[in-house]
Amino acid sequence: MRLAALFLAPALLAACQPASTASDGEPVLSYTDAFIMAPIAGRDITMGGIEITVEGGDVRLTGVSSDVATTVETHSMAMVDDRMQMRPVDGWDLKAGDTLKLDRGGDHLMFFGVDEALAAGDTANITFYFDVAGREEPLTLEAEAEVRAQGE
Ligand SMILES: [Cu+2]
Repeated sequence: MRLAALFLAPALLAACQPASTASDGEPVLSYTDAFIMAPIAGRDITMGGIEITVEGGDVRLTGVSSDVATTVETHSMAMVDDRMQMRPVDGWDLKAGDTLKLDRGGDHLMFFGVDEALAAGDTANITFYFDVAGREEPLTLEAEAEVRAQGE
């Protein structure tokens, strides 16, 4: 019986692998177009975006933080009574090969308690936290975001 179990285990593992495995390591995250809109004078709330691509495994975006804001939320847009409204979401699942696009008019990042000194042309960090199956600590992605003027 014990021998049978030993033979069974590798078969199960093989069944769970994608058809072609580029790597048996951790998912690899890359990004482009990271930005934060410079807040409107007198306001400490603004939005931002990024494109994040994951390769080699599945992840779930579960949290975001930045040195220039006290809180960063993940928001989606939805039609409510014929009007587009934003609402906080827990995060997003990304399959290997997926690209998450966060931008104005759709899914986006929302920054609260934003540093009032933040101005167009500055750069600011955004840190993304991802859950990965079988990993205890979240996988992180450190992004350098461009601060854009309103209207850009
Ligand atoms: Cu929002």
